[in-house]
Amino acid sequence: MTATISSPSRPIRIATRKSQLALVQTHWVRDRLKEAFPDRSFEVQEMSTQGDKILDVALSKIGDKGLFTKELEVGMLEGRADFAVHSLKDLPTRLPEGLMLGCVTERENPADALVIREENKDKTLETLPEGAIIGTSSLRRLAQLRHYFPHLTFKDIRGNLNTRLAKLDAEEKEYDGIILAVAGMERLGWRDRIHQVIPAEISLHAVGQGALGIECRDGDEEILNLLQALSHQDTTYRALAERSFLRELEGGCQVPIGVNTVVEGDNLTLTGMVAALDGKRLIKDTVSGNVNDAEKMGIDLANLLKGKGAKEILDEIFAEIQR
Ligand code: DPM
Repeated sequence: MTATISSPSRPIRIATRKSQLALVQTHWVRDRLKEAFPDRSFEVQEMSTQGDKILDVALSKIGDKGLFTKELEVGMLEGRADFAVHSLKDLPTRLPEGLMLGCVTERENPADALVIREENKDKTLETLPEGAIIGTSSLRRLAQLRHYFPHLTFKDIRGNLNTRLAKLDAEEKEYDGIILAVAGMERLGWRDRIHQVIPAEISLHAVGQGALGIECRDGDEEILNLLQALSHQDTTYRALAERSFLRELEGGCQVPIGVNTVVEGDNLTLTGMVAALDGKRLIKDTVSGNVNDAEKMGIDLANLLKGKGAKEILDEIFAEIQR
């Protein structure tokens, strides 16, 4: 693809979803770029995606092929936008022809958290009563929490973070608690609603969780140069390892696959797991190596888990979801 030659005064157009979280993230990106490039101007273009429109169907049933990204991608390919800001975990591991992952921003806390109804404020996941109802539409959270807390019941919940909190707090009780990403709550200024941060030993986070992924046209040097200002090296290594692990397992974001990564100096450690929906089988392992081998480590770990039964679990889940 040929790079677009344009006058420096041309405004850079940033595509985003319209949810409150998406806007907070996009405005953060725009403000950092304004600081780094005071001579350039930036325009935010708000778009709706399929994921914003279909709110009543379980995420796992819709599939993951760019649910939250497609309309933004079409915008870039048609030249109506220059780059798109996504939660990295919502960005598929295979991008459409002509687009690329331009940069990954510094990761915030990638953990999941329990948010609960006021009346449960002295309870935790361990001490909530038998049958307490936990809202999540993430099969990853469901499978891991079911594995460690078989006394809990899980129920689907959809909608933006604001909608979910409203559902949790509704006068007529539908959920005792819900599981959300720490990063999303913090970005929206709702840190005080985080009741319990779930440790990685219990819930491995989603691939890319807690970081932003910026997608742009493949080889668009002007945009890639700007995005360098936002790129975070350690997070990029971690994202490469996590995303290649997921890609190799052929799992979209809607299957129970979780990860954890640690970078120490030149060393990267990648832990990954695949769980069955009933939470009974849970296959987990860890690999480590040089950061420059991040992608290869993702592939190696995927194959290691496949050899231990992950393939059978994933095939079962795909058959289950398609029903
Ligand atoms: C994806 C999942 C969820 C979002 C599935 C998963 C959570 C869905 C749910 C792929 N995208 O995590 O296993 O629990 O019903 C999403 C959130 C953020 C990005 C909100 C959240 C914010 C945090 C971040 C939705 N995508 O997970 O609480 O930047 O990672």
